[in-house]
Order: sequence, then C-alpha cells, then structure tokens
Amino acid sequence: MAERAPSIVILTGAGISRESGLATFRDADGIWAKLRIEDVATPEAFARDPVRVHAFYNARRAQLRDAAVQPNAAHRALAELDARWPGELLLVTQNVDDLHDRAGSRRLLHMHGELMKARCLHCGAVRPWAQDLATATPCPACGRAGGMRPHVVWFGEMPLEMERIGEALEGCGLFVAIGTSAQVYPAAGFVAEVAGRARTVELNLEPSAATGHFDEAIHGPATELVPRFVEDLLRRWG
Ligand code: BJW
Repeated sequence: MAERAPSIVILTGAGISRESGLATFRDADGIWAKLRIEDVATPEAFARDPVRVHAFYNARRAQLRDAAVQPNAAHRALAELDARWPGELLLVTQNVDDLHDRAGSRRLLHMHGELMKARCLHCGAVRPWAQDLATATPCPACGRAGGMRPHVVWFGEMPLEMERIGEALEGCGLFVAIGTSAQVYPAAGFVAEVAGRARTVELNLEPSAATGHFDEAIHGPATELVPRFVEDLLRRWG
C-alpha cells in the first residue's frame, strides 16, 4: 500500500523575506541593530509614545507597498506545495509581511499578526489597512480616534491562533522551520514540542539557536533551499 503523505507544519521567519528586500530582526544589519525593542515593539512603548511606534510601522507598511518588494522563489515554492500537497498542511508565519499571501499560500496563519491590518483598541475591530496610521486616525467601525494600532503581536502579548497551531503540531509528521533564528517564544519551542513524533528539518542561512533539536539542518539562502526541498517532497508524494 502507498505511504500516506504526512501532515506538514511549516514555520517561517524573517529570513524567508530577506531576499525580497525586507530586513530581518537579529542579523547584523537587522531591525534590532538600529532600534530598541522596548521603544517600538511592546504595548508599553505604544502607550508611552504612539507617534514613534506609528512612524516605525508606517515606514515598514510603505516598504510593503513598494513595487520592488515581491514574493521570492521560496514564498512561491511554499505556495506551490500548499496547492499540490495531498495531505494536511499548515504554514505558520511569524512574519507580518504579506509575501506568503501574495505568493498564493492559502493554508496560512500569521501568528505575529499582519502589517497590512489595523486594530481598534476601543472596539476590537480588525480592518485591512494599507496606508499610514496616526493617533488621530478614527476607527472605521466605532468612529473613535486614539485607539487604532497595527494588528501585530508585540512582546508580552499572546500570539494569534495558538489553539489551531497546537492542534496542527500535535498531528504533524513533518515540521520544517525556515529563516528563523529561534530566539522568540513560543515559536522557538515548536520543534521541541514535536520532537520524537515528527521528522524535523531546519532550512536557514546559518544554524539557529534551536539547530540541535532538528533531525536535519540544511544551511543556505531560502531561495535556493526551499524550492529544492519542495521539489523533493512533491516528487515523493505530490
Ligand atoms: C536567512 C536568510 C536567507 C537571513 N535565507 N535564512 C524567557 C524565556 C522564554 C520566553 C520569554 C522569556 N522572556 C520573555 C519571553 C516571551 C517573549 C520572548 O520570546 N522573548 C525572547 C526574546 C526571550 N515572547 C513573547 O512575548 C511572545 N508572547 C508570548 O510569549 O506570550 C505568552 C505565551 C505563553 C505561552 C504560550 C503562548 C504565549 C510574543 C512575541 C512577539 C514577537 N514580536 C515580533 C515583532 C512583531 C511585529 C513586527 O514585525 O514588528 O515578531 S519580534 C520579531 O521576532 C518578530 C518576529 O516574528 C520574531 C522572530 O524573529 P525571526 O523571524 O526569527 O527573525 P530573526 O531576525 O531573529 O532571524 C532571522 C533568521 O533568518 C536568522 O537565523 C538568519 O540567519 C536567517 N536568514 N537571511 C534563509 N536569505
């Protein structure tokens, strides 16, 4: 009898979007080399200085609107895997960019939120948002100003969709982490959660903090490693 295609969970991080022109966080030229987390990526920073936090996210949103920033071969390969994989599959991204969406991935969760959405702290409404946000921006749902914030997950906040991610991790037979340094929890702990039950593979430019937990670690640029990895999977099971 033919072997059943395993359930796959893929975790991606900033490294997969680097070759599309978006900075990572912890590389030498990364975002946290220029800015302090406590100044722009915590709820306390937003409460203290919303103008500064808005400026940081407005600039990153503008970068996503730049025509030069497009999904790369790694995003496209994962979208093709999603379209052709005969078994269960879940792509969990820590990235707030929309490059997986634009590449065509459908079975996709943004656990750290989405830059192209805004949320109202007064009424909780979440709306697509491509333009700048300001402290005076009124909520399109409740009309109140002062509460609109980027729909992203800051340090100290609960990542999104944790229940669905937990269920997928529980049932998965293959776990693949791509372009993440494994320094931010809970995502960094996923590999340890599935160890022993699932085959685990790291695809990253260099060894991550969790490399030792993976059955296999392959190092190089995502645009080279991911299409090759996807092709191998589809040749075997697609
Ligand atoms: C390439 C490449 C190429 C380059 N090809 N690869 C002590 C212990 C444990 C946990 C904690 C602790 N103290 C505090 C915590 C919790 C805290 C945490 O983890 N802190 C650590 C710093 C210790 N976590 C949280 O607060 C989270 N919430 C939480 O824990 O809630 C409670 C909870 C409890 C129980 C269950 C569930 C929840 C929230 C974390 C929110 C993170 N937010 C950010 C900002 C989002 C908005 C924005 O974008 O501005 O998310 S921070 C930033 O880091 C962003 C990323 O998604 C995240 C991960 O970064 P990522 O993607 O790994 O990027 P890099 O730059 O670190 O790595 C890139 C990698 O790519 C590198 O390895 C490169 O080599 C590689 N690379 N080019 C392939 N071409």
